[in-house]
Amino acid sequence: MTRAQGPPLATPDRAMLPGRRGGPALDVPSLVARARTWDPRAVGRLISMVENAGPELREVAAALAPHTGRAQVIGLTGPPGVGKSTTTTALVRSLRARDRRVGVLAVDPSSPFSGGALLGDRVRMQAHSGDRDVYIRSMATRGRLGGLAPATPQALRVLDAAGCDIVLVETVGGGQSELEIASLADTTLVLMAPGMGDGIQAAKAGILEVADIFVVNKADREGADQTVGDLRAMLSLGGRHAEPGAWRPPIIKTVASQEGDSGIDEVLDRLDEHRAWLASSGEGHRRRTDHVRREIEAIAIAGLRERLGNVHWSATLSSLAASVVAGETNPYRAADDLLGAL
Ligand SMILES: Nc1nc2c(ncn2[C@@H]2O[C@H](COP(=O)(O)OP(=O)(O)OP(=O)(O)O)[C@@H](O)[C@H]2O)c(=O)[nH]1
Ligand SMILES: [Mg+2]
Repeated sequence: MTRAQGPPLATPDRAMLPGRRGGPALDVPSLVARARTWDPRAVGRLISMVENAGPELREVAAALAPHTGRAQVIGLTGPPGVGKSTTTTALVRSLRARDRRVGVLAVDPSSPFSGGALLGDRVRMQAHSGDRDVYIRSMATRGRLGGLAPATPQALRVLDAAGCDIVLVETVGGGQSELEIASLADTTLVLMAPGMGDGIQAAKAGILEVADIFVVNKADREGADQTVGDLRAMLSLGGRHAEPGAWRPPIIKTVASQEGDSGIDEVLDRLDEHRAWLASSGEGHRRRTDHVRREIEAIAIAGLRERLGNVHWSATLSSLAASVVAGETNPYRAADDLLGAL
């Protein structure tokens, strides 16, 4: 299901981080304190705690809260095979060159990071300069369609509190998380590639609407300019981006897979611009508030479900169901009664 990436940052799957030589386990405040000094084992442990939704979840969330809100969260989405992982790798490289501390959440258990170029790169970087300022982690997806795991916002907060300047979240191609990413990220990158008939398909998937920046990757292939043209034409048709004062999503051509990748630095420049625009327009605050609203709602609904499942409520529910079957009341009235009793 879940795994941490890479030997230097690997996190054993136990509830607590033991002290050296199996000494006393660390409590949540100590783990958070360690994570804030960028101790990768503490970061990994905290992410496991929120992912497992164990008894420490609430304590972890409370301990992280004062230390969050600084990291820029970037979502990468797009059709399968378009180059999201490769582009993430290239972005990490360039971000490190700009001396930013980077976190990567790959919402895709089959992500090729473990054997891919990024890890080799990171190991090299460490060998040369002791660079440990990249943390990579795979998150499990939710269900067959691959929606984002409910723990993803908390995992982001762990990386935020740990001092990441930027966190890249790669979604699994073609899944439900493709659109969900926009309800998590400050800035959403939508990747396309030449010759995928993207324009039309993307419009159907609503992917055009969530894009803050378009990346036409594999620009070394024939048809890249055609894809850029298609996107421009789609954007000119209106929608959210055409409103006054709205951000106009730039379209950037990249080649992510080659040594000395091209276009990646421009993507970073545009990300900086978008971050500045989010701040100056107030949209950044509005987005974050909106995202947290949804998060609270989801937690509340999950809590409600859980309560409905406990013995007491289960009995109430059964007796209400019996009343409906007996024709003494109706399901709407019964639901009101149930909610009222909560
Ligand atoms: N020619 C070319 N190939 C590329 C480029 N970027 C990525 N690729 C190749 O495209 C293939 C898919 O790349 P990935 O990065 O795994 O794509 P992805 O979007 O993460 O794929 P999923 O996670 O499976 O949706 C790989 O073989 C890459 O080497 C590029 O700019 N040009
Ligand atoms: Mg991928």
